[in-house]
This record gives sequence, C-alpha cells and structure tokens, in this order.
Amino acid sequence: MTEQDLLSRAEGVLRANDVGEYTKPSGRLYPHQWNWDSAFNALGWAHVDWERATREVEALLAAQWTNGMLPHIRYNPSVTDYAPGPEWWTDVPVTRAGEVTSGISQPPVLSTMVHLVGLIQPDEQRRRHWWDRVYDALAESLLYFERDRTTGNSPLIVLVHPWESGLDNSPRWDAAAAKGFRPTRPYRRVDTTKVAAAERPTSRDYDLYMFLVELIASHRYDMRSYLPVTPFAFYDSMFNAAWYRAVKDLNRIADMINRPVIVSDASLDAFRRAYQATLWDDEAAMFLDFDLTARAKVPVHSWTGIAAVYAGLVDGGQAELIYDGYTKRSRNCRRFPSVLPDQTGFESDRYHRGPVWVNANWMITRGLAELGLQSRARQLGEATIELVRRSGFYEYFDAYTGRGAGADQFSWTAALTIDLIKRPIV
Ligand code: 2M8
Repeated sequence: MTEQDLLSRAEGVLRANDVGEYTKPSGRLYPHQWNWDSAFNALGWAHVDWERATREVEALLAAQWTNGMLPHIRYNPSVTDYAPGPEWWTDVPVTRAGEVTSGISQPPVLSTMVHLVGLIQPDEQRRRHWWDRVYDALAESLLYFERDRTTGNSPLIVLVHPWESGLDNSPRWDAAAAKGFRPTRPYRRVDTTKVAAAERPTSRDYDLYMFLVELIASHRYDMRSYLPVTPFAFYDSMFNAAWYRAVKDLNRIADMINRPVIVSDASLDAFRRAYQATLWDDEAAMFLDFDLTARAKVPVHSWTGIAAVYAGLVDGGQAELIYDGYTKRSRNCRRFPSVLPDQTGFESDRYHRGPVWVNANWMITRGLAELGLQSRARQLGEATIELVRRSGFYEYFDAYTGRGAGADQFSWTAALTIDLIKRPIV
C-alpha cells in the first residue's frame, strides 16, 4: 500500500466516525465524545480539514464544568444504548444547560493538540484568532487540576479513577481492584457484547470502576471532601506529564497572542523537581506512579514511566536511559508494548495490559525528537506507521504478533498515523 493510500484510508476512518461536531473513537464500541480521543482526532483532522479540527475542539469545550474541569466523556443524548451511561453521573455542574457528561477527567493533552493544530494553519491571523477564542477555556481546564487536585505541599496532580488515567485496566490498578470494592447498585456493560471479553477489562475491574463512580457522585464531585476518604488516589506519571506539557504549550500560545502565561516558570520548575523527586525510581530506571493511600510507589513498569520524555520533564540523557532500558527489556515485542513483558499482569493482547497503542507511540516519538534523539524517534515513528499499514486501524495491537485487537476503524489510530506521515521526523 502506498503512503497516499494509507493516508486516504486514514482519512476515511475519521470521516466514517464523524458525527458532525465530534468524532466517535470507534463506530461500534464508543459512540460518545471522549476527551483525549477528540484532542488526538483534532490533530488528524487539522491535516485534512482544518475547520473541522477546530469544531472538534470546541465541541469538547462545550462540556466544560463551572469549576473548569473538562469531563472525560461528553455524552450524546441521542445515543441511548450505551452502558454504563450518564445516569450514573447525577447533577454534574456543567456550564451550559443541557450538556450531559461524566464526572471525572482524562489525560489533559488538549492544549498541546490545540497548539499543534494552530501551527498547521498557514494563515497566521486565522490561527491566532482561533487560539484567542479557545484560550480561556483551555486555561481554566488546566488550572482546575492545580486548584482541586493537589494535596499538601506537592504540586503533583491526583488521579481519582482508573478511567481518568485513560489506561483503564493497567496492571498499575490491580492492587486496588483486588480489594474487592463493589458498587451498591447493579450495572450493565455493553463493551463485551461488541468485542471479545478477553480483550476488555474483567468484571472485577468494572466493580472497582463503578464503586468509585458512586463514591465520587456521592461527594457531589467535591474533590476536597472526596480525597481524604477515597481508597483510590495516585500520582500518575503519564497524567502529570501530560499536564506539564499542556501548560508549557498553552504558555507558548499565550506568548503568541499576547495573553498572560497561565503558570509561571518558577512554578513549572517546582513541578519538575517534585515529579523527579517523587516518581523517579533508580532501580526501575524509569518513573513510577505513587499511591497516596499506601504512601508508596506502584511497583509496575509500564509506558507511563517514559511519558516524561513526551513532556520534556527530562533532558536528552535521562530520556536515552529510560527509553533504551525499556527497549532492551521488550526486545521480543513490537515497538513498543504498553507494559513491559517481564511484569506480573502483562498480557500481550488485553487492552492496557501490554498491547501496542498508537497514541503512546506518537507521544514518545514526538518527545524523543524534541529532546534531540532523532534517530530513535524516526525508528519508532516508522515502526508505528508500518504496524498500522500491515494490521489496520485497530484500537491496539498484540505486543508479540502485531495482530490488531479491540475496536476496528479506531479514530486516534487513524488521526495520529496521518500526523506521523504528514510531519515526518527530520
Ligand atoms: C477506553 O475507556 C473507556 C472508558 O472511558 C472504555 O473502556 O469504555 C480507554 O482506552 C480510554 O483511554 C479511551 O479514551 C476510551 C475511548 O477510546 O476508551
């Protein structure tokens, strides 16, 4: 298949999942608008239809809460056969009447994508005008985490639900799921009626998800009262990296449209120091998550431990150390597995427990290139395009065989493949 064929197929995936103002992550499995999916999808759209990219972002911003939070799902009220659905998230404080959303957030990559989408627009006036229009909402969405999701003296952000990590059934959450929490009400799942149950989270995982949903809703989404009592509170190394990079990118936008920066350089330095001091693990030679309830690092080595590379939270030397260590330990895998194969809980074809994901590869590819590690970036970028070319636009890929799994015709796989081809590493 030529590069041009691959590009037009990728565009076809975005168009097939396009419902006008947002792009479904996948036609079959995910009918609503998801937060970080839309951010990645906007970047793909920017290369084929720039105005459509801006609509994707603005549709997501329409779901913003009065406290600034950007929810992880913006439900489409006309879709009624999805479960568990919005009835679990009662009385959410949306800014716009009529919006129906979940009550947690997702990795905040949106400002970074908005920065890139803007740069793709050659007309400077149009670009600046758009940035100006979305700037305040983006700023509030990032400041929300500083205001409501920090605790004690640490500037690091607390994650309150596995769904919020974007990596729902990562083995990092196994210890929490093993505690046997269950919601008080029965719940229904549709995911396992659409794709093989063996590729999805287990019912024990879902018991934890729904237990936490009930707990968060019962605290009326007030994290100040929820944090002291929840059994699930983590400094997630990828979520925190995404926030740091998003703030830097929004500061860049601010500079270009003459707005005040949202977080000062001194605060960013303090954040970087806290990230290094709290999450770096010498023995693992990567960053680990921190469990605030157990007051200990989470001993699971996954790609989130390299996410600092995406954010520029490390220099080239540290990036090389982490990335090369990860590569060595996953020599027998496709580039690169979401969990290292020597870890308890690794499964090569189950969702966030080992398979290769295009968004993870894209984040690391871009981060490596920005830190000056061009040849590694080029190799990873090319391996990612090749995997999609051979296996198709799947949600994820078996870490050993490269077989596509989960949902087919998956939007961010298409969107980020377009970006990897259109903006090659030089
Ligand atoms: C997955 O998460 C949803 C719940 O939010 C699910 O499993 O049903 C995750 O992979 C998440 O990162 C992604 O945003 C979402 C939609 O693609 O699916």
